Amino acid sequence: GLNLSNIQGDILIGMRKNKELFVFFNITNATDFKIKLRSNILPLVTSTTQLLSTTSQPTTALNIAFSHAGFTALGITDNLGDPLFTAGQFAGATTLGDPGTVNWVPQFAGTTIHGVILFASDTVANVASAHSGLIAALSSCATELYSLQGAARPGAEQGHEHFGFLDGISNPAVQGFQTPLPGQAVVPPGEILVGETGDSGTRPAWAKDGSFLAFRQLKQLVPEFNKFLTDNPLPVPSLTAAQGSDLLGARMVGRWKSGAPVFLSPVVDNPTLGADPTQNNDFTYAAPGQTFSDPTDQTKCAFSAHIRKTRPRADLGLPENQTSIHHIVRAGIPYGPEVTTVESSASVTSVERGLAFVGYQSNIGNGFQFLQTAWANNPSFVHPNTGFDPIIGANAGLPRVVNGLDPTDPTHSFTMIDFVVSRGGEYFFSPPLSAIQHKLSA
Ligand code: N7H
Repeated sequence: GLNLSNIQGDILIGMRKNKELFVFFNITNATDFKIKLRSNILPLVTSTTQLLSTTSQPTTALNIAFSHAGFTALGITDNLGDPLFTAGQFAGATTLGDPGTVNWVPQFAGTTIHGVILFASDTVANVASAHSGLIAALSSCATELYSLQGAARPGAEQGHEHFGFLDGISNPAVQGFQTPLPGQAVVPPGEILVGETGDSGTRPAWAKDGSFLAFRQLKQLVPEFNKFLTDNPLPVPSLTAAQGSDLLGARMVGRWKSGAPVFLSPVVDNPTLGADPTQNNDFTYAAPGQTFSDPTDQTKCAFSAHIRKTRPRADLGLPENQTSIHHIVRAGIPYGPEVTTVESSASVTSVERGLAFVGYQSNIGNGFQFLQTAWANNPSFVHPNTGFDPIIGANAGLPRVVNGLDPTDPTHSFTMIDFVVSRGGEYFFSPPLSAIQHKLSA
C-alpha cells in the first residue's frame, strides 16, 4: 500500500475545508529558510493519514509546494523529470491558449514565486491566524508575494462553483488506495504520484510520493455566462425558454447544476440523481456493454461538453485505464464574492470571482497541460467539428466556436466569448514529508 503518512494531504483526497488560503512566497535567505522549513513548517504539514481521520485533523491543515525557481533558490539541482515544471507556467502561457500574459496577475508573470503554502480550515479567522503566525516565523527568510483567499460558496451553493454547478464529483480513484464508485476512473498510483507504479519518469529517490501541482487562477464571468444562456435557449419543443436556457448550460458542462449527468438525464435536471454518488458518475457515453461511444450521436451529451472533453471515457474506448493516461486529481476551491444585484442586472462582472484551480498529476504534459491544450482547446477533439470546450477552451482571447450543443440540430454552431479568463498561475511540486524533513531542509 501507499505510505499515506508521507504524502501531503491535499494530493489524493483534498483538504475538504470550506476556506482555503493560497500564499505565494519568495525565498530571500535559503540557509535560514531550510532551518525554518524543518523547525517551523514541517510540524504543521498535514499528511493524508492525518486528514483521513477527523480526530487527527488539525484546526488548520497546511501543505507546501515549490516551483522550479524555488528549488533552484534552495540549491536543489536534481532534475525532477518534468520539463513543463522546469520551464514554469509563465513560459507556457501562449501554449495554454492564454492571450499572452495581459490578463495575468503580475506576480505570476515571471519566475519569482518560489513556492505556495496552502492553509485550509473551517473559518477565515483560523486560516488568518495560522497565516500570520507563519509569516512572523519566516520573516527573516521569505516574503509573501501574493495570496488568494478561497471559500466555498454560501448556503445551498456550498460545493457548487460560481456558474452554479456542483463540483468535486468525479476524481480518479487511485488503485490500491480508494475503492471506486460506479463510473469512477481507476488509475495506477504513478499517474498521480511521482515514483510509484505507473510513473514512467526518471525521478530522484527523495521525490517519491510527491506530485506536481498545477495552479491556475481562473476568473469566471458569471453574469455574462448567465446572459449567454438567457439569450440562447435551446429550442426543444417540450421546454419553456427558461428550461431551454438551463439545458444549454447543462450541455456546456455535461452536468446539470445538481450534478446529474446530461448523458443520463438529457432533457431536465434530476436532483436525486445529482446527489447520489453511486449513480451520478455511472455512465460512459456508450450504450451499456459497448466499448466505444457512437461518434455520430450528441443527443444525450455534446462532444464539446466540459466533462466529456476533459474525460472522454468510452470516446477513447474502454477500459479507460488502458486507453487514457490523462487523469488529474482536482482540488480547487471557488474564490471571490457572490454576484451582486448590480452585476446581475447589468450582466457585467465588476468584482473578480472564479476558481482557484488545483490539479495534481505525476506528469504535467500528460495531465493539466494535455487536458487544456490537446483536448479543451482543440476543436477537432473528441471528433472533427466538435469545437472548443465552452467552459475552459481557450483561443488566445478570440471568440470560440462550439458545436453540438443543440440536441435538435447538431449543425447549430455557437460563437462565444471567454466565460473563464486565465489570470495565470504556476507549476509546483508538492514533496513527500520525508523530503521536507531531509533533502529540502537543514
Ligand atoms: Fe472542470 N464548471 O463549472 O463547468 N469541471 N472546471 N476543469 N473538470 C468539472 O465532475 C469548471 C477546469 C475537469 O471525470 C465539473 O466533478 C470550471 C480545468 C475534469 O468526468 C464542473 C472551471 C480543467 C473534470 C466543472 C474548470 C478541468 C471536471 C463537474 C474553471 C483541466 C472531471 C464536476 C473556472 C484542464 C471530468 C465533476 C470527469 C469537472 C467546471 C476548470 C478539468 C461543474 C468553472 C482548467 C477532468
